[in-house]
Parts: sequence; structure tokens; C-alpha cells
Amino acid sequence: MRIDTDQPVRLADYQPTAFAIDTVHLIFRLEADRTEVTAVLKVHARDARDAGPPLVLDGDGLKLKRVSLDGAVLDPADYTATPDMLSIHTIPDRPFELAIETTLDPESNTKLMGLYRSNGTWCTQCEAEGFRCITYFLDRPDVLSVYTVRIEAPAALAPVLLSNGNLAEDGLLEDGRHYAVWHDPWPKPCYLFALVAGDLAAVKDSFTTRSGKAVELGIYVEHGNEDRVAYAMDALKRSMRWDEEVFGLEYDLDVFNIVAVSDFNMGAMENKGLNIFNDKYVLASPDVATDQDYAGIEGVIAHEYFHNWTGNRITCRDWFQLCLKEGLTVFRDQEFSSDMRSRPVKRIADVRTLRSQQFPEDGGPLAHPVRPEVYKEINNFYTATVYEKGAEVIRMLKTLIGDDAFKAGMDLYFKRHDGDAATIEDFIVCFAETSGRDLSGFSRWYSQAGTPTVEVTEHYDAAARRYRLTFVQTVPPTPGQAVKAPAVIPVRFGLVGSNGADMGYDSASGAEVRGDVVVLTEKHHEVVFEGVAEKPVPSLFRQFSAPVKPQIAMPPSDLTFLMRHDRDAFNRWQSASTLAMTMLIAGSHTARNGGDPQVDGSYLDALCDTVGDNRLDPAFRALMLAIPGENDVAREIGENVDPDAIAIAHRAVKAALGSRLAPVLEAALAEAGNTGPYSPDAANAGRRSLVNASIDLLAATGRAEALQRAADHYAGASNMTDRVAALSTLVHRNAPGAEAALNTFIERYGDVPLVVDKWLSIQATAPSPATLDRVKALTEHPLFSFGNPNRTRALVWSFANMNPTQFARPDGEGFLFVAVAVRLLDDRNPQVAARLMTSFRSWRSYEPGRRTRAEAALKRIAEKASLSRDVSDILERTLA
Ligand code: B3K
Ligand code: ZN
Repeated sequence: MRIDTDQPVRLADYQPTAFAIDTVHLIFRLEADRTEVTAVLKVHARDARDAGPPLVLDGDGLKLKRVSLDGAVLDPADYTATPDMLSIHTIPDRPFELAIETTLDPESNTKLMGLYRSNGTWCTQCEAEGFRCITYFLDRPDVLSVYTVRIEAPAALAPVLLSNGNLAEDGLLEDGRHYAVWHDPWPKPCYLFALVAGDLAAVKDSFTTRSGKAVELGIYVEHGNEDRVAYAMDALKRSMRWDEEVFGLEYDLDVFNIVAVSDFNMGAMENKGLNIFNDKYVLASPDVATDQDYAGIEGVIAHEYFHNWTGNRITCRDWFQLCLKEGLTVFRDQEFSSDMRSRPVKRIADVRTLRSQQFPEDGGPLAHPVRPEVYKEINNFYTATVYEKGAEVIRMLKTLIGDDAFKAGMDLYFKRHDGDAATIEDFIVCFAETSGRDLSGFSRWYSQAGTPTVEVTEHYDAAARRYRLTFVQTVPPTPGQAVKAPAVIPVRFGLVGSNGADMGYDSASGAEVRGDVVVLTEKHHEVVFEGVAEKPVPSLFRQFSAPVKPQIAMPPSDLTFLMRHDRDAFNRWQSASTLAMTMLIAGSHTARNGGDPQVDGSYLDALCDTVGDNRLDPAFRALMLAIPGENDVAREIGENVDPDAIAIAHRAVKAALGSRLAPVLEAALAEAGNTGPYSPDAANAGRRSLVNASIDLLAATGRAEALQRAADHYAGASNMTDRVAALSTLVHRNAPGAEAALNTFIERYGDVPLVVDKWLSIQATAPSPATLDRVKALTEHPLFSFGNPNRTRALVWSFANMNPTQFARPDGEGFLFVAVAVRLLDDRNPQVAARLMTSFRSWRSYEPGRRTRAEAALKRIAEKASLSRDVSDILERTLA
């Protein structure tokens, strides 16, 4: 591994820049084989006394052609230029204009940062530090400028020329070239700059804001995909309306454009007025997209649109404040999807994501606070902690101060900080003011990493009609943070009586109780309820009111009672999940000792009652059938993990569910089986999820007729949701006909890359010892390419993260394969490589044999002569 000489960046060292850049005038001359960029910056010293120091601009791999100051070309003696830095030695003591000319080679840009080409289309990605790959600049979010962008390109190669803001001018040039000038009146940091040029099809629509402003909407896609953008367009219009209605926020430019590209490192990017998307989050039609894809599109379109206010109009002072825009915007998109769909179903889905993505991060070597205090490579901090836990913190804030104070706080934040590069402190103080509460304890959620555990015990005194709940919280140590202070934890609760309804009480003392929320602020807290008529069953952390691990010693009969009766849908589901988890853990230990895992009959009975209750939402019933995944069980076990034993237990529980629930599943199939013509709405999708969960559980019994039913479901599928669900059941159970189905699938969809991804990941996640060889062979398949992030995620990331037994094969070959892929990818695209590298984050929790092999694989990566900062940062922390 190269010796890492990069100094970490620390929040504590923040200093504003000495210089401000008021306007940026960019000229791009795009040609087939290279691009020339001229950046004209109007600069002034923020404080005249600071005008002395040299102006030092960031670069990344740049080739400088020329630099001029106030129109005069500078002599090389007047500046120092390296690919990564431009320092102008002498600065006039008045505002001045700096013109910088650089030459780029977008064609060979495989990192997909800065300006690159995707299937011939020129496009950009500048967050976090990609603008410095285009020109020298003060590449940090607290430098806000007004941009004007002129793009010149061959008209045949790039009939479409787009940038941020509104179109100011366009026209023809000589030699078959043309140009467009875009102006964005809103000052913005350079990470929000974007440019797109290419031969794209446009689908147009319009939106009138509530104050009557007409906005032209455009979605640009590769030719042939025009008929797959209707859902994204509809989601955009619904997002725009929702943000007006719920947050009072209107759109602020004449145009809003979205471009879908097929090579993109993440999901999408919120560039001002010109969102650039991974095409996975734009393109959909029933023949190629699943219900999950539709829901993903709706959520990501909303998320990027919502950034227009939370991120763009109010941006971040520095990258440590990333959660200020990301956590808040995730919260906003979750709320939007809850309003568009079913709130409890969305909540359960979000909590499952949090537990599967964020909890392992928080519990492993990569743990960091929601607002980190130090980083080496900022791109490694676009994490589930910043995004998902960041959203949970906002949700807790709302629970804690109540809806009205929360809304008033949001309004105040927009009013006070519009146009600012703000901090978490700026944000929190708005809510402290509107709620009148001291939020200093609550703010610890931003600075302390680790998932708190909350142990709860109860005591009922029948004679005194007194009920007591005792809470003891522990925030575990995490890298760099050995000692933790107690967190402020809102516990939404109900005391459920024997009739299944919530009981009242006369008074509560001890910890603060506000309505149905207990607020824990101490390590040890007690609440005493007086006047409680009978021993209640406690329903705690309703709606998952805090991102913690509750440990409540409840008899299984209380949990089955809540499964049947809790008026909080989340806790009905949670109770089932808790019971299943207990069985899965016990079953794993039994399997490890060579025994047969057992399944509790009372759990199966309660599950029959809920899944069989056709008054309940089918999507919710499908979630009741979804037992915790193997990775969830591994995380709960936490140490000495044997994925094979977990898999045995998992299969046993699923098979028991399939047998015992068969009549209920058959009834569900009869009831929901005919979903009629495809529509991606939540109700229709919910019925399909119940059908597909039922077919999969029946197939888990291994019975021939159940496998045949899956095969028939595949053959008769009229939409992609059913087709991939059935294909996955067939392949993962190694059913007869699985190979033939894989072949018919790829024959039919080989020319649709996003569907090829489904084919790749179904194979990569098959829990069979033959999978690794198959995955290796697929890396050579003509439809696969390490150059495309979606293909790589579908095959290699899925293998590493969604195939626990094969990634962690006892012979270590799964680890080694992923390690070799990280090495290979690192030369091409460090961000994708670093993301794949995080698959090893829980390596220390394996049993000793696998742990040794995982370490050996990590060392294989470390042996590589040169590693990117991205990968070496993750590697160092993983091995620390
Ligand atoms: N803000 C972008 C993510 C940028 C990632 C940079 N490595 C997408 C989003 O969160 O909306
Ligand atoms: Zn975002």
C-alpha cells in the first residue's frame, strides 16, 4: 500500500476563504477528442486586509494552458501550477478577474467525476470535489457564485446543450458547431454546477407553481427510451406540488431539467435546475421495471427535487455538514413517499434499510457520527449514517418538539438561511427557538457514533394499580470515541390492555412524558404510571421512534398479542420480527451444533391470523411474511458468526412458514392473485408483493408442486415484478427449470441493460457453492463491464452483500474474488472500488476461520503498489 501522506481534514480547523468568487463565466469548447475550458472568475478579498496572501485554487489532474489576470496573460513566474493546485503569487488589492484555460480529456475519464462521457453524452459530476477536475477553483461548498455557462459543440454529436439555470441564448457557429448560453441567477457552490451535451431525446411537460409561475420540465434520455419516462415525470410534478403544500416551498427557475445517463457513480445528483440521474432512477415501463424500481424512481426524483431548497438554496458550510442537506432531504423524501403510499409500510421498509445498511456501519470499524469531525476522503462519507441515520435524527426532533414547533422551525430555517452555507448548529437553533426547548443534549445525535441499546424492564403492582417502566441506555464505544454521554431518546409508547386497546392512566412521573412519548435523557430513567387498571402489554418505540436497539424482556405471548392487536402497525410487524429473530438466532446455534432448528408454534399461529386477515393492507401482510434476513441475524449474533449455520436456520424457518401457513398463503393467492392490468401504484404493488412472498414461501417447502407454481408464475408473468420474483425463487431454490428460465430471460432482455442487472444479481445472490464460479464467468460475459457502475453493483456488490454464505465461503475464495475486484476497479473508478470495499466492514465478527481468510483478502488489497485515497482510507479504517 502506498504510504498515505494526505493530512486528514478536520471540522475544528474550519476557516472561511480569504477570497470570494462573485461570478463564474465558463466557456466549454467540446470536441470529439478533447475539451477546452475557459473559466473567468471575478474575485475579491472578503476582507481587504486579507488581500495579501496568494490565491491558492484546487485542481485534480488538470492541464493548464494559460492563466490571465485582468486581461493580461500571466508569466509562469507569477504563479505555480501543478495538476492539483494553482497558486497565484501576486494579487491586486482590489477586485480582479482571473481567466484560467484548461484542456480536458473526457473520453478517457473513467472515474466519472468532473466532465466525462457516458455512451457518447458529455456529462458532469461535481459533488463532492469534481469541479476541480474541470478547472482550478476554490472547490468547497462555502464559496457561492453566480454562473454563466457557454457550451460550444459539434451540432451533430451534441444537438442538446444544457447547463444550470435558464437558457439565455443559443445559435449556430461555423464548421457545423453550435452553442448555448445558460445563466443561473442563484448563487451556488461549484459542486452544483452541471453540463450535459449530447444526442438525447427530450420529453417535455410543464408545471405551474402555486404563485402562478410556469416552469418548463424536461427529461432527457437516450433515443429509444422516450416511452419510459412518464412515471418519472409524474413523480416530479407530484414532488413539486407536495413541497409547496407540505413545506411551502416553490420552484425558482423557468426550467427544470433531468438527464438520465447510463454510467453514474451514485443514484442521482441535484445540480441546480439540471439534475443528472443514473438511468436506473428514471427509466420505467411495466415490461422492464419492478414495483421496487418504480418506488425507487419516485423516491429519488423527489429527493433530488427537494434538494433545490435543502441543499441548493441553503447549502452546507463545509462537507462535515453533509447531513444538513442529506439527512434532511432523505427525511423529506421519506415523508413524500409515505404520503403517496402507505405510511406504515414505508416506515417498515425504511427501518429495514436502516438496520441492514446503517446498523452494521455503526457497529463496525467504519462507524462515524452523523456529522463526522474528520475525513481523509469525503466521498467515503456519503454513507447510510449520514443519510439514513441523519433522517432518523430529524424524525426524532419532530417527535420530540411536536409537529407545530417542527414546522415553525423549518419555516424559520428557510427564512433565516436562504442563500447561506449553513451548519447543523444554525439548523438546530431554529428548532430550539420555536420549541423553547434546550436541544443541546439532543444535538449529541450529530456528534456521537454508535447505535444505543435501551434495556427495558417493567413492573406492575396490581394492588397499587401502578406500572413502572425502567430504561437503561448504553451508547457503545466506536472508533475514536471510547466514552459516550447518554442520548436523548424519544420512546413513543402505548400501554395495551387485555382487550387490545390502549389503556389510560391517571398520571406519569419520572422521565418526561409528552403525550404518547417518553423522553429519555439519562443513562437510567424510570417512568411510573399511576391508575393503571390491569397489567398492560407495553408497546414501545412505536413507529420506531428512535434509531436504537431496544432490549425488552417480553414473553413470546406478549409479542404474539401485539402481533394481533397493537394499533401501531409498525410494532405489529416488529413483534413478529422480534419473535422470528429469536428463533433464527437459537436455530443458528442449534444448527452449528448439528441439531435441527425449531420454530415456535404460537408465532406461526399469530402469523396465520395477521397474514390471513384480508382487512389488512396486502403490502403489510407481505412484510409480516418477510422474516429478518441472514445478514440481520449475523448482525444480531455479532461475534463468531457462521453464515452457513444462519442459512440453515433461515431455510428451516422459511420452510416451516411455508408449510404451516400454506392454507393462508393459498387464500392470499386466490384473493390477490389476479392483480389485473399493471399499475405501479401502492395498492396494486402491495397485492403483487403478497402474491410473490406467498409463492416464495410455498416454494421454501421444496415441494414439487410449489416449485412448479413458481415456474408457472414465471412463464405466465405479465410484468417485470412477477417475472423477477419468480425467477429469483426458481434460481435461489435451484428448482428444475431455473437454468432454462435464466436463458429465456436473457434472450428476451439482453438488450435492456437495466434488466441485465436483475439477471446478474439473481445469479450472484444464489446461495449455492457453484455461484462463485458462475459470478467469475459472468465478469467475462459480453453484457458485463467493470466500467459500468450499475453492472458492477449488480454482479459484484450483490455477491458481496447479499450472498452471505458464498461471499464468506469457508475457503476464503469469495473474499478473495471481491478483493481482486476492488484492486482492479481501483485503477478505473476509485469511488466504486471504495464502495465495494465496505463489503468487508463486518469481517471481525466472523468465526476465526473466516476471519483469518477475510483478513488475508484485505491484505491482498493492501499489497497493491498504488491505491486511491478512496480505497486506502476505507482499508485503513477496516483493518484498524
Ligand atoms: N448529493 C448526491 C450525492 C453525491 C455523492 C458524491 N460522491 C446525491 C444525493 O444525495 O442526492
Ligand atoms: Zn441527497
